[in-house]
Amino acid sequence: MADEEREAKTVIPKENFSEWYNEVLRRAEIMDVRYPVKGLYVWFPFGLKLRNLIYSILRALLDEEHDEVLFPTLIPRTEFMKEEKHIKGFEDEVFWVTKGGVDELDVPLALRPTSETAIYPMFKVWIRSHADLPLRVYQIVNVFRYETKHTRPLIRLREVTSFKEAHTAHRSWEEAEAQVRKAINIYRAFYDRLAVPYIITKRPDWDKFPGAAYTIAFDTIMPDGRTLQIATIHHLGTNFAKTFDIKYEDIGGEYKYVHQTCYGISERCVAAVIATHGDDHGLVLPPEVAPTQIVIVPIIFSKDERSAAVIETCRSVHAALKNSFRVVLDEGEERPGAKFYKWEMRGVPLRIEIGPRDVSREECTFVRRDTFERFTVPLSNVVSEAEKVLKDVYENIWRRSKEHFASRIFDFCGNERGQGREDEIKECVRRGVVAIFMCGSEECGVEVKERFDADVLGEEVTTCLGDAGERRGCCIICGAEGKRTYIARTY
Ligand code: P5A
Repeated sequence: MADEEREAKTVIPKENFSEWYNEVLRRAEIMDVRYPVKGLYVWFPFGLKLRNLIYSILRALLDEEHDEVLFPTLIPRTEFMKEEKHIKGFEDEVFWVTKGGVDELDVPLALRPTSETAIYPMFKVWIRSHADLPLRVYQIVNVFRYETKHTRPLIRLREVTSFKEAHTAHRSWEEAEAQVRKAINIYRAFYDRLAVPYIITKRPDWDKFPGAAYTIAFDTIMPDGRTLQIATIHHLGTNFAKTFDIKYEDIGGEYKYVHQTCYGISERCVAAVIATHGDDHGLVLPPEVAPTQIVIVPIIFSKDERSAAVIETCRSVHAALKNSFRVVLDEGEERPGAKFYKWEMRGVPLRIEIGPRDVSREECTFVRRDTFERFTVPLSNVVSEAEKVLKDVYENIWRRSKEHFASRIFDFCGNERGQGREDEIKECVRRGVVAIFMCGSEECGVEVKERFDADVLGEEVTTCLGDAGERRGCCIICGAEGKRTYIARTY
């Protein structure tokens, strides 16, 4: 047995998530971590295909009501430094370009960590009257953040290679708020299609986006129980409009500041898909984003006449499927077993095996990646059966991931409050997310960190499981009026 096959055959226990994650990224050929700059990684062709399929879902959702734009990567220091709170939030994270060749630049240029300060000076020029509003644009670009915490592929990057950021401007606070709700629905639809569960919260005031009036965030739970923030939506009020002097003339001829929102998702969405569905054998992918949806593996061990018939049947099945699916016929030299491991690692939702006996019976064998269930299908029904199976794989992994998610949320919002149950809460924080009542003050947030070793995600907006129970009660720390709030260890 070749070394490669031996490696492919050894399972990777997902219990040890960190190791599992790195191994799967390498073996499934998602990302190469050997690039010699900290926090920067290389997409392998397979990983890039997965990434592009995931993005195309979001792009289509955004295209319904946004126009795509493309702004420069560099932002002059003069613009970047205008919004005080924004700078404060980002100053430690910016990479600066200070030289052109051997000359010092007159105005240093920031490598965008996000694009508010690139886009809004142009909004000032573009927006004249109420007829120009709402203005809704998005771009998919790379952004750079000098992250000092432990960097990790797809999760904490110094170059986010495809930041999907949307920016909108409106006539009033309420219209901007309606846009926040729309953005929540867009992101819900996106993560529903990826079968990635989420909690949506309003971040506490002390943890909102620098320059925002408030921040709404999506978090998912990783296999080690820590949460990963996978999307944020910010109501910016008139903060940036005042800084960048973005005004419109209303119907009465009066000039008013616009109200803005922005929202974004990074490649953490790819990390979430990998981490949510994968198992000890590698990736498990929702069919909609699987670069290969179906693999056909001929079961032949010698080159006799019967194998010629097998190959011929495989080719005709391939021809029948290829108009409807991303399908590969693996005619490689490896043994069938080696092929199974390879395609299982890459999360192909459906494998079709065809051997001499299948040919004589005019059938083939289907094997599902999510359950490893095997069953025979008449050759004449391959296309319709494949369609059914792929639909069912999606439904099954979505149900499974939601069940798992529900089992990781621990509710301490009952009548007894959380008092006197601190040890229990601490234990639950190690396993997932805990719901408690909190007043929302920063002091109580600090106390929560101290007592439970958990960060405050924020007060509940909703979850993929629907709204949870009681929404109001006494703050677990100070006893003042509190709201249903989630706490967790975070990435
Ligand atoms: C919204 C889009 C913004 O930057 N400006 C335009 C707003 N928000 S944010 O919360 O700072 O970032 C949006 C999402 O990007 C992810 N993210 C990262 N992913 C990988 N590596 C990083 N270093 C990184 N920093 C932020 C988070 O999911 C965040 O919610």
